[in-house]
Amino acid sequence: MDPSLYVILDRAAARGRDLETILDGALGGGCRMIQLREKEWPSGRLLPLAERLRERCRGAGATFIVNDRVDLALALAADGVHLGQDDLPPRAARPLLKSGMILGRSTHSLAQAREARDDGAGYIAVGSMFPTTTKPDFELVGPELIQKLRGEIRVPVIGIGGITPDNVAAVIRAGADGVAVISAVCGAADPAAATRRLLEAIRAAR
Ligand code: TZP
Ligand code: MG
Repeated sequence: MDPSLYVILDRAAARGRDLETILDGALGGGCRMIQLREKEWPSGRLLPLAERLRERCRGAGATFIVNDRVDLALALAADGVHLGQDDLPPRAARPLLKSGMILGRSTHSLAQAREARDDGAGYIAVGSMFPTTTKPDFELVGPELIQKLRGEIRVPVIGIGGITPDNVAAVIRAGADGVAVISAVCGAADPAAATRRLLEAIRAAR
């Protein structure tokens, strides 16, 4: 798993554009960690698209994670599942997963980060770094929270929320192992170029 740049594919953020094309841009631009995030479609409707996305990730050697849905992650033989604070807690989800599957967890405080680590999360996402229109109920914690938890949290830490090539350096310099983005790639006119710009800014900040 290379969490440097974690591109989250979200149909709503893509505003009608094809997720497979956006994925090809992200992979072509050098991203090697992908998540499928779908808040509206039921799993039966999502499955064929999810299978195609998983196949493309496999072909590129990229990690493929499913947001929210443990059953879909299992049905797809995805590399892992990402669970928010309102989803199954890791201690309930872990026994359901195949061995080796990655369990990621959203966190918004030091206490939540500690809990995720203690429950065996493979990485934690920390957000929101900056204001974002993608998640209307976002909680603004800023890069300061990454700085605060970095000393004691050893699992990979991924900043999320409102990240662009222009502000990503602050997240990396706070100690993040990587960043997750939705609109910066799904909403970009050229997803491959947007991915390359983000990766260049991440490398420059390290
Ligand atoms: N969790 C915290 S902020 C956020 C999520 C899913 C939204 C990230 O989207 P964007 O478009 O990169 O701000
Ligand atoms: Mg969730």
